[in-house]
Amino acid sequence: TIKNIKTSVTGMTCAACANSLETFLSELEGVDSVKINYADQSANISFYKDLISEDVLNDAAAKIGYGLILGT
Ligand code: 9UX
Repeated sequence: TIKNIKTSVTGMTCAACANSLETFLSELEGVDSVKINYADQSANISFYKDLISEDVLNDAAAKIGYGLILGT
């Protein structure tokens, strides 16, 4: 089952941050698509619920210095 979420993103200080976070999250197993909006400091992520979770996505983002504000 695919789940779509929109979250606020912390830690992005330039447009290249958005691109690197987008690429990084896109490559995780179970992620279907990632669209980061730098101007909006937000992310639209769709993923297979059976393969990955919001918490795992957030932990992954945190490893490279960003945060996903789940539930926003
Ligand atoms: Mo450049 Mo955005 O290192 O952090 S990608 S400021």
